[in-house]
Amino acid sequence: MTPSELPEDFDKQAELERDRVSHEKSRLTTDQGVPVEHTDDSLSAGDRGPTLMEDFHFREKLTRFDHERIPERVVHARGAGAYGTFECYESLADITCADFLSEAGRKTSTFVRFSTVAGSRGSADTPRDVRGFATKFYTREGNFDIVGNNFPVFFIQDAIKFPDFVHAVKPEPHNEIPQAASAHNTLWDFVALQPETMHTIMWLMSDRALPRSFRMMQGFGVHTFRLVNAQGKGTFVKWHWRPKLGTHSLAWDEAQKIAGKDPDFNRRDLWEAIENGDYPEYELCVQLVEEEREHDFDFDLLDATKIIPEEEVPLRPIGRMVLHRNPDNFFAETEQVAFHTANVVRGIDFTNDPLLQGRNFSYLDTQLIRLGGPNFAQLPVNRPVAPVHHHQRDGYAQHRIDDSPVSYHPNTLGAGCPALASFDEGGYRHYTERVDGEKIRRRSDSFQDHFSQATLFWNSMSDWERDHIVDAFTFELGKVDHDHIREGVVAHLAQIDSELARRVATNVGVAAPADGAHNHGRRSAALSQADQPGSVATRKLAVLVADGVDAGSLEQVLSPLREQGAICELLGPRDGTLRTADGGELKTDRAIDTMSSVLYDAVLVADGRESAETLSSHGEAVHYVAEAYRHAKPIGALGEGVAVFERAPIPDAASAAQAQTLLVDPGVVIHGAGQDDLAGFAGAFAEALAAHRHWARPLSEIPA
Ligand code: HDE
Repeated sequence: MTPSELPEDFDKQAELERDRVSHEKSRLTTDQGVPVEHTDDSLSAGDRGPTLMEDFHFREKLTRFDHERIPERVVHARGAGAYGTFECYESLADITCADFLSEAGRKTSTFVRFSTVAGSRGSADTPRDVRGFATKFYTREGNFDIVGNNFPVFFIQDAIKFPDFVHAVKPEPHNEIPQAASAHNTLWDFVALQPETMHTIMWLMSDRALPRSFRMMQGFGVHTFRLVNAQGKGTFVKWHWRPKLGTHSLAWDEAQKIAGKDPDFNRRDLWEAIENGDYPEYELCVQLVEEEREHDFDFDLLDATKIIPEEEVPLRPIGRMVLHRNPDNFFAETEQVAFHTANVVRGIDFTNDPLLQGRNFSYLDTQLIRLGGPNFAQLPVNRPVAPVHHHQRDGYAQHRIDDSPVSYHPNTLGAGCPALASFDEGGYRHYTERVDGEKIRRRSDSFQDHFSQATLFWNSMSDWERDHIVDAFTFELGKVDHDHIREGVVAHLAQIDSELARRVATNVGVAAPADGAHNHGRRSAALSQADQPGSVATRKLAVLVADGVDAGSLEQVLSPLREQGAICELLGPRDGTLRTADGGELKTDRAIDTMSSVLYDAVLVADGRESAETLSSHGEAVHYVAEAYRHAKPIGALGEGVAVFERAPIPDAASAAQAQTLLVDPGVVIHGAGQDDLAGFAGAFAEALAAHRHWARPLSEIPA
């Protein structure tokens, strides 16, 4: 079968069916298919005697168990994956001959793996870290991978420095501390000596490093790639994924607490959203630069520490991806998926970015050790839907039974097959690029400006985003034991912005450096998270209730929120059924103590005198409100429920309760005694919820 013979709607899910194994109504067998009668005792010589070698079932069971683990990824070990479908908006045939971008409505199956970078496979989801966003497109002309991150830039410019950088950020080798954290001596020692890291370090110190959800973060291909059309003309391209729900983050204090309360926070969020039918959606956009404009920028397009500001080259949406299926087996699919920057299809090619060139070596190399040999592309999750025919043979775990004596090219004995495909028949043809120069080990002069775009990032932040960046530097450098390292980093900051340097220097107790470079004053609005699209859909709301709750008013508020897609969970002092104020019953979803405010986007306290009294004297319930307030989340109180706000204490809650007002400050919604407008409350609360967080609150002044 050739690619063009594949059915139009060829789908990876259909192709995977032959490998899915259901154990429904099955009997236990050995690996050889021999039914097993007894699996709870090993075969022994007498009741209390030694175990016998001939117990093949025992030996097989233990041996298989002993070999269950494979090496985790050296970076990006911790991840979560999902299947999806990409749909192209319009033909891009004028700029690329890639088949999956060739017509409006063309659908392509995908698998995405999101990840953290530094932590090991069992580490928590929410450290301050970059997130991986790797997508495999199972196109009809072979697999294409965008192996991207949620930052558009990287820490280093040349792949040869990757082992140094990763060794510096990973747990320190003598004691393997700290797990999944950048706040330690070796990372900052490296940073202080390598100014090229500073632009990406600014991103790392920003809220981008704390995504609320994989569904709410952007993805970037980082490098400049190349699109090539049928005439062989190239166009530079940068890949961008934009989440439909907007780009939203956690508070740092919250992220740290979640790491203990629910280390699987992001993984669970993705899983549950897909199980609930709230399918994550991302738009694929491109920035296109004609080859003639390569040198029109004040940075080098081949330098992966630089963005192309959207003001200079706008984003063009070219399609959307919906993730609609969770894997059936984490190991088989999410752990064994193998991405590779060099997995490209016709119409997509590389540039000479030295980081990308190095990656094109590294990914295949790492899969060989991680997946135990050269046949990993045959694993179901990695297998292309396009037909595969070649003369590669043998190796560990060869699944294919190639039935021909011919395993070489050229041949007559196999009638010349597999035959070469000309370009017109779909063959991949590399872009023709003239390259000449001396053989040297030297960084290009065009890669030497390490600060201008770090300044651009800083200038583009809102006040609260700047506060968070200063707090992050303060925290991270505060964990560094050597003043010369703190000073080195602060000296770099002075090259970015002198106010930033001064604020951090004061907080970490080193002398503020003399003013560095002049701040160029340029901004790029797209870099800030201040005006992100927001929605109530899939937001998680903790509703605090106890015996005596006013179920009627609560229902009037929750039902419009649920209609807009909010997930409202009723949390009581204990699991089970509560007595309502009118003598009815109300079932809770969870107990307050089982969950935590940090696992929700907002907290609402229900009405009812008895319920409010119980909750006001329930320390954890009061803490929910106080902590949600500290994390800039929307909080709401209905009627008597405001008593819990007063205990927290939420500023001005008491007076607001008496007044006709709904809002105390943005995101604090109170249904005061003098009001009967529950619909108005629900509307105001929905608005507060859709806004995600109310970061203007003076977080650092709030105890909790
Ligand atoms: Fe990776 N990277 N990387 N990386 N990377 C790996 O490949 C590497 C870089 C990224 O979910 C490894 O299969 C080098 C940039 C993601 O399975 C390894 C360099 C970007 C993932 C590797 C980089 C990434 C990886 C480890 C510097 C964003 C996880 C396991 C030149 C554009 C993919 C593996 C998944 C994984 C090498 C830099 C993204 C060792 C040498 C820049 C999302 O091959």
